[in-house]
Amino acid sequence: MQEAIASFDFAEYLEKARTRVEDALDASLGPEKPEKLRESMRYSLLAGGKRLRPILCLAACELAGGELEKALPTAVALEMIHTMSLIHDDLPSMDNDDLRRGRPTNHKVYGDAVAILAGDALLTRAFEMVSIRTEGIPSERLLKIIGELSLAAGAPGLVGGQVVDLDCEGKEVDLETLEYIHLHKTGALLKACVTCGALIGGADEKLLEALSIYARGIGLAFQIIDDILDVTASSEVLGKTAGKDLIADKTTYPKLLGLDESRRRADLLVAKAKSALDPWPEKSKPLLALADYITSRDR
Ligand code: GRG
Repeated sequence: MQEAIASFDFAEYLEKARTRVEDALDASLGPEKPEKLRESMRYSLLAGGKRLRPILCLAACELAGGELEKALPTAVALEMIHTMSLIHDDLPSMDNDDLRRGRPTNHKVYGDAVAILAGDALLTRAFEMVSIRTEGIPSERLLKIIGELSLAAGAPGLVGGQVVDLDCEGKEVDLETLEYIHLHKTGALLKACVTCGALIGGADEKLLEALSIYARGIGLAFQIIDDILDVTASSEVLGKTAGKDLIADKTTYPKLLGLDESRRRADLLVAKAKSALDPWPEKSKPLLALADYITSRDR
């Protein structure tokens, strides 16, 4: 075991973890009826994506000493919640996006009503995955996980962050508000990923506390990098001025702090996140590498 960790190869780890997650996602949807609901759910759940959330869950389970197999239904549940939030976020009444992961958004293919309902079905299926499709975990722990998922998805998490974000559309917001939005829209679910994975693995309070610090750091860094990529990618494609116009109605870290300071802040946040895991130098290698991946990614 020690040797395997010493020769840790992140690219290999990521590929293996992604394959496991993709297989589990594919198997998670049964013969739902009616067919158009099933198709709409599958369309978004199996549309690719980095699968960062389920992989964080599996890595945290491993760090806590748990078996990956037991964490898979929870990892799938986290990706289902993420996917449903993207489907709803893309709707005309929210961000009104036509494309997601390079394909037409769910409502563009299936219509608004089915897209909303596919999101609802994925959200409820997520709770089914944890409560009745997880084996070998004591029910008190599953109850805690269900609690974490509820907090992350609901008003104290994604939904609350989304409402504040929608309220701020077209307005200049300060750094504090921007941070509030990201801690809720993005950070809450990332925190649930590591907490739930660790709970499956039987983590103690010390590890849960460290993972909570880790998740806050990578959550904010993730969003800063997203904002930086928005500027740099759109500038590359459209030319600098057009790229800035594209995100003109949205306050971003580069707008408030500039590109260099935003990058510096993301690096600092990741360094802080990683140092929270200092007491577990070997077993935390996947999570440390995932934190670096967040700042070095290009999509
Ligand atoms: C959860 C009940 C419930 C409702 C949803 C619409 C909504 C409420 C919230 C919006 C949340 C949202 C869209 C947050 C943005 C999160 C984010 C950073 C998405 C991009 O994540 P990546 O880069 O995407 O991991 P991929 O495509 O790789 O999965």
